[in-house]
Amino acid sequence: MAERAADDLQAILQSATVRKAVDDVNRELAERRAFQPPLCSVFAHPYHVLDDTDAYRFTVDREAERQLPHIIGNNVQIVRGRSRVGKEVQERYTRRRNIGIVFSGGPAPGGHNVIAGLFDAAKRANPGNRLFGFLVGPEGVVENEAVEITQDLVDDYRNLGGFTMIKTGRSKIDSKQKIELSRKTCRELGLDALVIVGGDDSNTNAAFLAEEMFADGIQVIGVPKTIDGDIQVRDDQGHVLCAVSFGFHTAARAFANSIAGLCNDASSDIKYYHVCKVMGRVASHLALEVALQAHPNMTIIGEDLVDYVDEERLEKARRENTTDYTAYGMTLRHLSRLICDGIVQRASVGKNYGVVVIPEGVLEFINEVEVFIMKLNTIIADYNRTHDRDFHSAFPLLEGKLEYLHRLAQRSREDSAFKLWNTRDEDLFNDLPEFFQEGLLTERDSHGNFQFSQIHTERVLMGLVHDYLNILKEKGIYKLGVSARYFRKTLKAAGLDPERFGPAIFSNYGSDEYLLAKSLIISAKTLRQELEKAGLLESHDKVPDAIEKIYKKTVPSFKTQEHFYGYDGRGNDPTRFDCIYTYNLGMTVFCLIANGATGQMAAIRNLEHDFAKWEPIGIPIAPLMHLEERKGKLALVLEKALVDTRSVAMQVFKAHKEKWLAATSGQDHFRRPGPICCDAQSEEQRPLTLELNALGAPKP
Ligand code: FBP
Repeated sequence: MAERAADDLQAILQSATVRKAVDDVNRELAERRAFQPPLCSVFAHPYHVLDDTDAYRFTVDREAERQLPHIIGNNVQIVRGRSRVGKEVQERYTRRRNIGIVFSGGPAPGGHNVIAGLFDAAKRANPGNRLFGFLVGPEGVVENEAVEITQDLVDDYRNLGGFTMIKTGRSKIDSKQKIELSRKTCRELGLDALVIVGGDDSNTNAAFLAEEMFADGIQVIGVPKTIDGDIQVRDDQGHVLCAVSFGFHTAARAFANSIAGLCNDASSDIKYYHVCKVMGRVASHLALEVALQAHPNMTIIGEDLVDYVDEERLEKARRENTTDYTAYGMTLRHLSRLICDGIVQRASVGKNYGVVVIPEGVLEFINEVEVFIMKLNTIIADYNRTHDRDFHSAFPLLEGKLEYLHRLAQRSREDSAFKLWNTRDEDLFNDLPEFFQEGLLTERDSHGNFQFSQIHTERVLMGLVHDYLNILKEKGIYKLGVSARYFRKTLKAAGLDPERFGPAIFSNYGSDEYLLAKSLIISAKTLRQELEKAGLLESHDKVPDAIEKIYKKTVPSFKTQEHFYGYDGRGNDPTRFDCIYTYNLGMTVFCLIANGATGQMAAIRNLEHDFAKWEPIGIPIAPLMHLEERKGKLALVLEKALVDTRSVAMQVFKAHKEKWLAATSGQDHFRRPGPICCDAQSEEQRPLTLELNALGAPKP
């Protein structure tokens, strides 16, 4: 019997249905791998040259001039296609080369296509060209951990998300010793060029390596990667050279699609606020794109909070003849009040549900938190510099860290010159919930960045929202509107006259579609008092069931579900836009290398237009760098592009905020961005922020 069962199972396991069900390769995967991204028109030519142009100018930082003398004079280079070239150019272009490529930082959809584009272009120029992929990020360069990238390997990963092929890491080539080891690696592999696919910090690293390896003749090229969308390059006149980093579109579309699902859920079960934290270490580009794609009810844009002025506080200070500096800039408390305001408005028209999007990096734009982050960054960096141990290994537990901070506060009391951490800082810090304190004291990443993804920002904010809504409830301000139609129907069914009870219970009876209980009615007791006052009830009467039922419907219960959209979207298979963008970026990288460029970042201009108008270019990295505080010291880095609050995309968002809040009777205005696909022409071929901002960009 048992033998028969085993035979049957074997037969089932061998069946075509089971084999298909458990195969790692499904039809979608096969189709993705087979997709051939269209090429920018210049790539139809067999040869490419670089047109150096000084039409784009940048204000150069003195320090960049001093530290990067060999590459600071680089210009923007435009890739031009040629059907035929002279012998010398041809020989230079097709000369056999070894190229190394490394992924650096968080994954971003499209990375594999950068490799594919570079591989195909390199092999097309000379089949003898070899491409090496460094394993697990920059550490792979330092330790010479590399694999040769073959045709089979490339074909396995075409158009696929993740950085799975060679992995990635956040290590940095930031010391003399690591640079020496990297140089040794490049020599051992006989590399002509090293390609660094990364974000602002990694492209900064690319510039320093280009400078260091200039004399060795090893070219270093950067590629703008990050889902955060904060690598954007404009010249001094505002001409757009790199509108968006790759991976941004896919991540935003993936987040927006999931959030659109939550919009459906929220408006179906009408009992939850879905609170969605959306990745983006500092800048709110992803949150803004999600807002435009899915129209959630409320979206916070960090950059929009900076210029906030609390007019009420200012007015109060004016009356008292003082100045209140805390009125400038957003506080956590005030932000929570703005969210409460939206919730209360929606509640008044009977909507006890909704979707709120909070950018991961919002804390960076909150006054008090930013001060804490800066102070703690300096404290940790000072500790690491003056002690033999790292701060986090010395104090692995929160208790120890707090004790250390306490000692600093004590020091500030004894030594008035010591201002880094004073008693007020300590008091304010001790007021924060423990998990938030822990978050603020987490280890910085290898670039010295604060790790916002490790903090439950949404929990901190929603904790304050909960508390304030309770206060508003007690004050009789936070109430759920009841439809006048439902009220009348319910009372009539119970044999009661709605026209008698309505004015006693509601403040807007007879004038609005949604009825709001009077602010004095905040409990069964106060309801009763109002009815008695109106002569509708004697003290010994029971409140009619129908009235009690209606009253209960006016009491909102605020329930939230928290979600984090980050790692899922950043690992998503790329959109058609990102597939094509990255493949062409890879091809651009080869053109830059084959023409001897170094210290340049590959980019494509005119991304908002049809592919026919896309223009591959090289952007000089050094002139884009400026001084920024890192690990408690000033360091030369590539500037992050934050959301420009005056941009067209922001203006469009602001003009629709009220509508999307939908604090009116009737439906919400949610939008369905749809699933991500690479082979079909979808309506949204590119980020909406890209298209909108292009409307306001100066024309070259
Ligand atoms: P990159 O800038 O390296 O592309 O990374 C972006 C990002 O995904 C941020 O959005 C996020 O804050 C961070 O990485 C998360 O880092 P980690 O992978 O270390 O958790």
